[in-house]
Amino acid sequence: MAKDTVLTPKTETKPKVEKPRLYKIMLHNDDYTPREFVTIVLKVVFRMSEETGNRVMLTAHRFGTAVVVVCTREIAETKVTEAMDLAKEAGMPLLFTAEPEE
Ligand code: TYC
Repeated sequence: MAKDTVLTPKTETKPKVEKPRLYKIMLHNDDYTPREFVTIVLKVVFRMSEETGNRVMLTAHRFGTAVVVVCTREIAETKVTEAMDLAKEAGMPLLFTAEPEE
């Protein structure tokens, strides 16, 4: 290496791995869907126990909405579609939505 070569330190390259944005799946209350049906959907689609499903269902029943789970957008879309398909098949107005977390 020549004597007068100037060595400049490499600028550090930080890996840019963006955290995936997370989505909340919301359960909405309505006046028609039977409580038992809501709990069944929560058990089947979201793999909740009877106890947890009941608790989430009652939260929506009392307060209007309940957070079901926080997950990536892809999973949220799949789960909302699965849950809504079950509701539609049964002729229930039950509503699940997904919204980005702040
Ligand atoms: N409010 C409904 C009833 O009294 C039960 C229900 C609970 C419906 C939660 C939707 O997200 C819901 N039959």
